[in-house]
Amino acid sequence: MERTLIIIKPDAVQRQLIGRIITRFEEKGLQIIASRFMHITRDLAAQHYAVHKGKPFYDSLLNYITSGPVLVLVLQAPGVIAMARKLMGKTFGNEAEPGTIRGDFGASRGFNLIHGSDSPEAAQYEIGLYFNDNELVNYHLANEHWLYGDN
Ligand code: IDP
Ligand code: MG
Repeated sequence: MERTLIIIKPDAVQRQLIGRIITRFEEKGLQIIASRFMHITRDLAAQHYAVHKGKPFYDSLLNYITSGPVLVLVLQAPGVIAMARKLMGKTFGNEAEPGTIRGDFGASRGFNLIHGSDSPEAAQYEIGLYFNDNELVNYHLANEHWLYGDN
């Protein structure tokens, strides 16, 4: 089953949008299998965003993601990586479509509320940064058949 790492970023926590953002994922039928409320250290942020090292926004990105507590989640569902990215919308709220999380809740060109892994490789790497294998909770949703179809 596919998994993705989601981070509800410091601006979303401060703006008290955690519940409304998680609701988007729950309404879609994506399964939460892990979560942690935490402050990301600069070291962990550097590991997480290693692919962006050297880009002009790298330092401000590390400042942003370490600027306050975040809620980290692992979601699971067939095709969850692409679905979560679609629910999130384009990178910044000023361009993201209405109906998406970033499009509905954000107008900033620097703060963007949420992170979601962009590939299976990234998801595996990122989940490993925040969770041990035994913290990924193995359980079935009772309505899984109706959620994910019969194909
Ligand atoms: P994504 O979050 O939509 O996958 P990426 O291009 O992977 O976007 O960028 C990672 C993060 O870096 C973004 O979520 C955002 O916080 C930050 N970022 C990306 N581009 C810029 C920029 O041009 N200015 C400031 N921050 C940026
Ligand atoms: Mg990205």
